[in-house]
Amino acid sequence: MDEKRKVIFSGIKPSGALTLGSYLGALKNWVALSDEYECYYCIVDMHAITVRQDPAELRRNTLSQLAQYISCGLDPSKNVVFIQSHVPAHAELGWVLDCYAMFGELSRMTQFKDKAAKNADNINAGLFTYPCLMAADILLYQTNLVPVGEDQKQHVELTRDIAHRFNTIYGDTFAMPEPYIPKVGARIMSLTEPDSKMSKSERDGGGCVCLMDKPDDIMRAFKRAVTDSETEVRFDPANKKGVSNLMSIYSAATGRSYAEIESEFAGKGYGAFKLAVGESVVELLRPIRERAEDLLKNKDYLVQVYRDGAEKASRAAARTLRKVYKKIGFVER
Ligand code: ATP
Ligand code: LTN
Repeated sequence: MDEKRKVIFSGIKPSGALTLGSYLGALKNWVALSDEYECYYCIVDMHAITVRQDPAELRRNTLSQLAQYISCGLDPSKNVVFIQSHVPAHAELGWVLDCYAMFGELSRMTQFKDKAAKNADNINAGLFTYPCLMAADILLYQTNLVPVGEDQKQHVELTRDIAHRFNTIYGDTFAMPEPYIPKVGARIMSLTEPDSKMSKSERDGGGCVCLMDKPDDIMRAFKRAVTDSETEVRFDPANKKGVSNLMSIYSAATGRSYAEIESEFAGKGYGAFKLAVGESVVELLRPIRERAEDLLKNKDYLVQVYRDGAEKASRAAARTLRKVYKKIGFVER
């Protein structure tokens, strides 16, 4: 008999346009791992509303994100691709896990502290308990591996702590998930402010490149990328943040090592380097954008994908939720 395949779960919020950071930090690995594992890839719309969203835009971003998942190479016939709010078990297990996570633990989460500082007028309870819903996402599917960027490592570690706590009280219930973080591209920084992470929410600063951006916009963003007052293309993240970030992007886009990149641009200066990085990203993203644009013309297909995904995910999630409810003493329906 075949050994049961290991399970992968990951998700991205439809809180804006997908960025090059999310692609290199997460999505690229989702695609690479999808042949080997049983994969659940989610659009986590319930997480997105922890920060205020415009309803029409949220709906548009969700569908567009689904198209981009597929255009990045996720085959919906091999992977379960679905929308979080379509599977109520996420909210149900999320509530249970709220009761097994500690106030102190949640208070230490870096993402909470960052988002609370940026949204001082809306520090809602959902923003605070966000990691419990993320733990529910992961634990519902008996997940072994969670491919994410580096910023999510702390949340996956908290998920492990919650799972361990629950398993200790009630006996083995949840598989213990591990984060899976890429060696290159785990933390892509803003092109204009290389001290902060490239993210959807800072689009206006010009430091962000999105998967659906047109070649001209991508080239403009790379031409304006912040470097330093030297001229040498050298990987030194402590002292040359901007250049090192561009090298990470170029390395992830072309597969070249840092040493190869350093010799490729020895004596050539930053102008040629920035153009080459921009062109490599244009070529990387071109087929993704074109395919997504085509898919977005076929709404019926996308509806069929997310309905089918929700059905499969619901089946798997129900098994874990039933087990949890029984263990904690809820009367069976
Ligand atoms: P927001 O700005 O709304 O918080 P975001 O741009 O940070 O969103 P997420 O939806 O939080 O994107 O992240 C999706 C996935 O991509 C996560 O696994 C995250 O770790 C990864 N990721 C996001 N930004 C980057 C980045 N700059 N570098 C590497 N990985 C990233
Ligand atoms: N918290 C993540 C998004 C997210 C996620 C998940 C990632 C929600 N649920 C489950 C991996 C697994 C973020 O802010 N990027």
